[in-house]
Amino acid sequence: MDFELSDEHRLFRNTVREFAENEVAPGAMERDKTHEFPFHLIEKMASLGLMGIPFPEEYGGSGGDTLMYAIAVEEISRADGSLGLTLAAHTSLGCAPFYMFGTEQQKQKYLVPLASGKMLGAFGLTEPQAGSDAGSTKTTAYRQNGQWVINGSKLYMTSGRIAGVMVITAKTDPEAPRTDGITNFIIENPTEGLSFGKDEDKMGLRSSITSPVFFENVRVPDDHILGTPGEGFKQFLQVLDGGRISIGAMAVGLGQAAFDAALRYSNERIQFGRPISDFQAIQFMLADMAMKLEAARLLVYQAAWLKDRGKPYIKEAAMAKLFASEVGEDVCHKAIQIHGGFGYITEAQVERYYRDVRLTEIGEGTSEIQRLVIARELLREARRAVAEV
Ligand code: COS
Repeated sequence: MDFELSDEHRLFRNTVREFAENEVAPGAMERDKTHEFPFHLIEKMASLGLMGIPFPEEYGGSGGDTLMYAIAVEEISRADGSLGLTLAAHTSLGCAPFYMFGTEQQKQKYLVPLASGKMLGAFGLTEPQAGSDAGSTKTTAYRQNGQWVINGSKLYMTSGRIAGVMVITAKTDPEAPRTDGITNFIIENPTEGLSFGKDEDKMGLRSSITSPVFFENVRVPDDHILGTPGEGFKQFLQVLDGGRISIGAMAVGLGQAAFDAALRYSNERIQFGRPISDFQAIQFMLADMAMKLEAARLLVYQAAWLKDRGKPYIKEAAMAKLFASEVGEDVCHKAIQIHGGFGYITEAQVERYYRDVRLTEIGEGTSEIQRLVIARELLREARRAVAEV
């Protein structure tokens, strides 16, 4: 699907694909088994300018756009979903909050090393009592002797333990109703009072690091507030809007990997005296898989395109994430079916894609939350149209 990509985007895709096929894919199966985090690949990605694709060069980035970033996440995920997630979480959740809400000083201090890949970033929103209901944050911050004192915990933080800095939400006004009175804080790692629980043993994405984070009287100065105090909830919803595009891209990459494997296998596997790709049952599955992947990729590209042009994209990002993650799951499911018994064996790799892609229906907002966001935007648009008549 090249017709809508500029030469620059196509060239970029080829470069990332070559890197992913030659350097990322070969160790992916082994890392899935050992849970080993590929620090050496982060270094290589930094040298290729992949750790801050959509940020300006003056802030350590590559001066690319969201479409390039989506292409990179897709290609890396096609080779290794874990590394795709690490890249997505670092860029959309680790770097973007600084770019979107940081002061010039905060950008220089944090975004420059993050976007140039000298350190990883992380984002802390989810808590034991605050998942889909992200506004019910229980982590608190209060002022004492000119500093903020933070107490609480976060769950399932991607790369937190190995990140140099993280942005987290805390309730700064306990009297404020629901989603009000939440503020974003910058926490450097290490910091006194900051600690991490055991890495989670996950179903998939096993060489990305996910762990709980604890704050016990963590003290930070005023200049560690990111953005407007009390506006943290709306800020992180904006951060998530962008992040959802990359989770969609990740699902497309994993689905594509599963499809490629299934197509190849269907030509090699002989049953009843001929390749199974001769049978319509297999052909129909392949046709559906290819069609849905193309549609999912176009939705991801569309959302990226809108974001790059400064147009509204909340609904389109949610659609891209929702559709691509469900397509990704369906395609990986069918890829295992086409492989038959071999598909259930780790050597075939498709079972890894299947385990990895499952997260895309949950992370950065479940499918149910995406449907909610889409419906709300549709109704808002409809009301606006009526009001304008
Ligand atoms: N961007 C900016 N502001 C937004 C927004 C967005 N995408 N979506 C909502 N808001 C604003 C609303 O306009 C509202 O502002 P006012 O108080 O000025 O009216 C405010 O945020 C609160 O919105 P709302 O009352 O709709 O909040 P809800 O608690 O009902 O939650 C959902 C809304 C469910 C959409 C939100 O909690 C959500 O996205 N949850 C999923 C979180 C998630 O993805 N977690 C995974 C994290 S992985 S790091």
